[in-house]
This record gives sequence, structure tokens and C-alpha cells, in this order.
Amino acid sequence: MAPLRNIVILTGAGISAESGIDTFRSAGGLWEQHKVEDVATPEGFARDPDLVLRFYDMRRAAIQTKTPNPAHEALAKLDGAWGGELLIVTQNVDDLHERAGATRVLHMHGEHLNAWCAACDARPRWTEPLIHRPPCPACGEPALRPDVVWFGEVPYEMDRIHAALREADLFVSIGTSGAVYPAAGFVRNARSLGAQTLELNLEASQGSRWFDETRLGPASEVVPAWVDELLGG
Ligand code: BV8
Repeated sequence: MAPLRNIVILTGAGISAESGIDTFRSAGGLWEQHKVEDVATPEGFARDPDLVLRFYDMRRAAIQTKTPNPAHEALAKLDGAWGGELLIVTQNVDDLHERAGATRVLHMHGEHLNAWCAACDARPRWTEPLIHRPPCPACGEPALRPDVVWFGEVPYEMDRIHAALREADLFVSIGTSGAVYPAAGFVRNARSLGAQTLELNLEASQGSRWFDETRLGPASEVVPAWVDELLGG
């Protein structure tokens, strides 16, 4: 087996669950409280922008009260120690990977702590509410929206993701249900390109059959154990 040098890690809401951030599809999860088409689509935003801005204002405020958990910390440790290529591709819009110290992180669905100006395309760092339509710091227009990828919109940096998948010896998926594309298709891309595939999740996911190995358990336990194993701890 080729020496293991290049790793791509896909993370989802499950890695932040133990930090107290709601997942989407679990009981009482975000999609039970809100209709996806109303709060996470461009059409929903056009129909009722206040509903959408309040939804993201609530989540943006909430993540700033949360802290990274041992799963985020373990990936940050791996990021600091791994000499080969490593890319953490997260579907999450929280900043817990970075707050744990990880640097090789790509937010394919955007970030809560950025706003996006529909008038001048600026993406200012943003920690405050958007409901009262604050002016864009770059152009002054009251045209800021959450810098997140809604359903029907193209995810960010797909070329960089596919380039990393092409080089990957190992593809690892952590805390995701495999319900949302194109992220849910990465395991099959990686597999067809010859990578080993490993899933770390609380329960089997919609894509479990595509993985060479699945380890079940809470991320705060299975991720540190896997990282220590990899680093030969
Ligand atoms: C696009 C940002 C074109 C906003 C999000 C093909 C087939 C069918 C449909 C489609 C298709 N292609 C496209 C679609 C349409 C759509 C889609 O996939 N629909 C689904 C619902 C069928 N996709 C799109 O619209 C995408 N855009 O396709 O553009 C294109 C494509 C490619 C190239 C060019 C153009 C855009 C999708 C992005 C939407 N935005 N988020 C926001 O956050 O509000 S998606 C959002 O939901 C998240 O980012 C994430 O991606 C998804 C939620 O999934 P998970 O993170 O997995 O969370 P979930 O709750 O589902 O599961 C949690 C898991 O964790 C569970 O398995 C659980 O067991 C586990 N867990 C829980 N606790 C723990 C744990 N694991 C470990 N430890 C624990 N403690």
C-alpha cells in the first residue's frame, strides 16, 4: 500500500454537535424548526428576507457563545503535525475548526462570521446582526446578506476541493449524514481515484456503504483516537 501522505477530511454538523451547535436532520434539529426552502434558498430570501436574516442572526450569535470540542482540537493537532498534504473541507459555517487552531480549512458552504455585499461583492468579517440592514463597510449600500451557500447555489472552491481529492491517499468523513450534494459525492470521487476511505460518525450515514471502514461513536471520542493512531501516539 502506497505510503499515506495526502489526506482530505470532510466534516459536517456532527463534529460541532458536542459544542452545542444544532445539527440539521437530528430530532429537534434546524430543519425541524425551519423549512429549508424558506430559510436556506435564494428564493426564500427574496420572498421573506427578514425571516432569513433573523434565522442567520440567531445562529451567528449562538456560535460565538460556543467553544471547540476534543474533535476540533484533535484535527487542529493533526493539521499542525502532518507533514503531507492535508485539507479540512467543512460543510459547517461555524468557526470552531479555526478557533481550535486548524489552518488548512476550507468552508465549502460559507461562514457565519462573514457577510456578503450583493452590491459590491465585498465579504467583510461580520459578527453582528444583519436584520436592521447595516451599510456595507466597502460601498455603503444596505445590501449585506449572510455569506453562506444556499440550496441551488454553487459551493465555494470546488476546483480546489477536486484538486485535493485527486491527490488524496486517504479520504475521511466526520459527522455528516451524506444527505447533501456535492459533498455527499466526494467519497465516491475519492474512492474512484484510489484513495482509502474512512467514516467517523455517531451512526451509519446515507453513504456508509462507500467507505472501506466506518467507526461509530461521538466525534469527541473517535476523532482523537484516530488522530493519535495516525500520529503513532
Ligand atoms: C448545488 C449552508 C449545483 C447554509 C448548506 C444531486 C442529487 C440530489 C440533489 C442534489 C444533487 N445535486 C444538488 C442537489 C441539490 C442540493 C442537495 O443536495 N439537496 C439535498 C437535500 C438532496 N444541493 C445543493 O443545492 C448544493 N448546490 O448542488 O449547486 C452544483 C453542484 C456541484 C458543482 C457545481 C454546481 C448546495 C448545498 C449547500 C446548502 N447549504 N449549508 C446553512 O448552514 O444554513 S447545507 C447544510 O446541510 C450543511 O452545510 C450540510 O451540508 C447539510 C447538513 O448535513 P450534515 O452536516 O451532514 O448534518 P446532518 O444534521 O444532516 O447530519 C449530522 C450527522 O452527524 C448525522 O449523520 C449524525 O449521525 C452525526 N452526528 C450527530 N452528532 C454527532 C454525530 N457524529 C459524531 N459525533 C456526534 N456527536
